[in-house]
Amino acid sequence: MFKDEVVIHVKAGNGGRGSVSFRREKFVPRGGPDGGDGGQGGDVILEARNDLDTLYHFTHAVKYAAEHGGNGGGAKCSGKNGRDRVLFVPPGTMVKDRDSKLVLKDLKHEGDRVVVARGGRGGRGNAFFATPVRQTPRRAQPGLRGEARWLELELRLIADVGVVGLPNAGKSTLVSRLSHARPKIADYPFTTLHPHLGILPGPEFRSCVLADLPGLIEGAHAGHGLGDQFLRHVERTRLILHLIDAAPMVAPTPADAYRVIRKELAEYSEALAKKPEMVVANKLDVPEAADALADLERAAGQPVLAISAATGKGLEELVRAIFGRLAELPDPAV
Ligand SMILES: Nc1nc2c(ncn2[C@@H]2O[C@H](COP(=O)(O)OP(=O)(O)OP(=O)(O)O)[C@@H](O)[C@H]2O)c(=O)[nH]1
Ligand SMILES: [Mg+2]
Repeated sequence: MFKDEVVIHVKAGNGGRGSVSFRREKFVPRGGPDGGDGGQGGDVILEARNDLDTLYHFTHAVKYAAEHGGNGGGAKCSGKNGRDRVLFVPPGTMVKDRDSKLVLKDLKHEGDRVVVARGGRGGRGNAFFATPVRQTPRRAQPGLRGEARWLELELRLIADVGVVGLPNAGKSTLVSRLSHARPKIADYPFTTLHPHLGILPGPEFRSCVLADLPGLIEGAHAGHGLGDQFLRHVERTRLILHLIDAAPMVAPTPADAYRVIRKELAEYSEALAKKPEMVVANKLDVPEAADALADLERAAGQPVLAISAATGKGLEELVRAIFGRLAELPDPAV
């Protein structure tokens, strides 16, 4: 299951109460104040981990709390510190304060972390308040409350190449041919309902991450089909691989398919419209497909790579071209 937006509530632990206590021991008359301090409340922390690629695990609960600090005790015993609560998120998770809309942190890489709610400090016990003139203080502090807030988590997957195109273009077939990813493939539109990531091994031990995206259709920006929400996952890719069915059974023609997708990318954002793009024609194993190439190249205004994801023809050249393009492109903004 996939989920790329969630709202959760986090609450750090309260500090423990300081203790009011006096030393009582045989042969020690009037032992002084010995009330210990309360323990510190635990923090709530978010941490990015590579083995996650969805926020789905946050849909089971809304509230996440860290442990409270323990109360102080006699004999200057401090209370136990509350345990931190660490919540794991996939790399690419933006953490926002829901009310102020402030971005607290963009957790991009494995191990990146942010404290989203600080635990309250423990209260001082009465031992702390003893002075030469005030030897039997009867006051101690309560612990401070832990911070609490509502958060919005938004995932933008980190991939190098985003594979976009109309439904049925063969995006999932291509990604499953090139990587270990096994997205569902079928001859009906909108087979893919959410992005899948796959790792494409390249030359000289290099590799890159491909994102197989749901199909886009005309009017996606206005909510048609699956809409264009998932294009947020293309925002951080370095390269768009625009895949086109060169032998469509129904309209539009490959050249029109190209224009439709370009329009949707532009409607989504200028940044997407400007992103480097590679145009790839698929299904060249179908005899009529070759006829469409000239028209498509004219519409795209650039050379088009011809492949068949089904038979594997042209895939070696495609992989070389992908790594060649990536090598020319700047590293993603970190
Ligand atoms: N003949 C032929 N058929 C292909 C080729 N690549 C994919 N297909 C078929 O095209 C259909 C759609 O393939 P998918 O990979 O599911 O297409 P998609 O672009 O991921 O589709 P959505 O997820 O719905 O957007 C399937 O029936 C595939 O078997 C190809 O190179 N040649
Ligand atoms: Mg698909």
